[in-house]
Amino acid sequence: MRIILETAEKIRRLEIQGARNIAIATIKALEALATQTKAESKEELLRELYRAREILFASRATEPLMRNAVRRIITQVERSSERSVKALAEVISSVAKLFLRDFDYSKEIIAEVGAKRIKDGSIVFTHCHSSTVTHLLKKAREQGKLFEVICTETRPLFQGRITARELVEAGIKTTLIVDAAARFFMNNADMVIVGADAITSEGNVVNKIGTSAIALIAKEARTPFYVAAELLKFDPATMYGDYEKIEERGPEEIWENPPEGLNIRNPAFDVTRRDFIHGIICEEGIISPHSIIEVIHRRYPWIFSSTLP
Ligand code: RUB
Repeated sequence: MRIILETAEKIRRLEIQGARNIAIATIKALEALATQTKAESKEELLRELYRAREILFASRATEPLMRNAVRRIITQVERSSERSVKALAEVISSVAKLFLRDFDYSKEIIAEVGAKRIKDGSIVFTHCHSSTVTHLLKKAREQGKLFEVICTETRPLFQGRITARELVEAGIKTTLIVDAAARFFMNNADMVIVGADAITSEGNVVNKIGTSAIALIAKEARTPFYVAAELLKFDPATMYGDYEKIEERGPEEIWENPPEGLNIRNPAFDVTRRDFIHGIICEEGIISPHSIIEVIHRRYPWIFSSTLP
């Protein structure tokens, strides 16, 4: 269980950040747990997996991609006719490999499709650090396109600096701005592309705090606002009435030594309504947020049957 505890701690501390990286780390941790386990029966192994699920789910609240992957892996073990722990470890390993392969596939398609929307000479606005978005931008650059990126620093933890560094290293002209300057620079931008942590059944998107304000500003400036995200970020629980839980982080991230009595709030994410989203760039192409349920039903029907707990 040590690998699970260590991974969860890295995720909690944002040493591993971004929905995709979190899901990948989680899947690898489960695979490692299955090979290292001392469990002697299927029941014992399942008990360990349930405990791992609890620990991983608690590491960050707004991560359905991670939850979908963990649930899928556990369901496959529960349903397997295998009884030996060794054979079940192989089941986990093969589901894990499929997931990782699908993630890579989705990332490539999203980059291919999204890069087509980036025109020479254009300015792309982004927020926070999304590995999906940076991959897309790098792909467009590899294709020889010359464009610029404006990225926000992303308070309080400055993930925008990760984006800025990656893009500069990829030879993309990049300008870093404070979050509050988003409106000041929006008129210069030709499009916004952000990532997502969660997609709800209504086609709304949950992403880093500040995303919904950027979407609002983009709408006012008539700048197309795209979300680049794989469909597995869909949270099936939202279909059955739950709201996506928004993670609230500690006040020390905002101010280490605040005056006594001061109230500090630090939500990590916010919800951007579908009416503000031009399109979701995903492994099925560019889709309207309105069609999300239909597309997910077609591509990942299993997602609806594994919503517990
Ligand atoms: C990261 C964030 C990213 C999404 C998508 O927030 O909001 O836009 O997770 O990332 P945090 P990816 O830094 O708090 O995890 O495209 O890599 O899945």
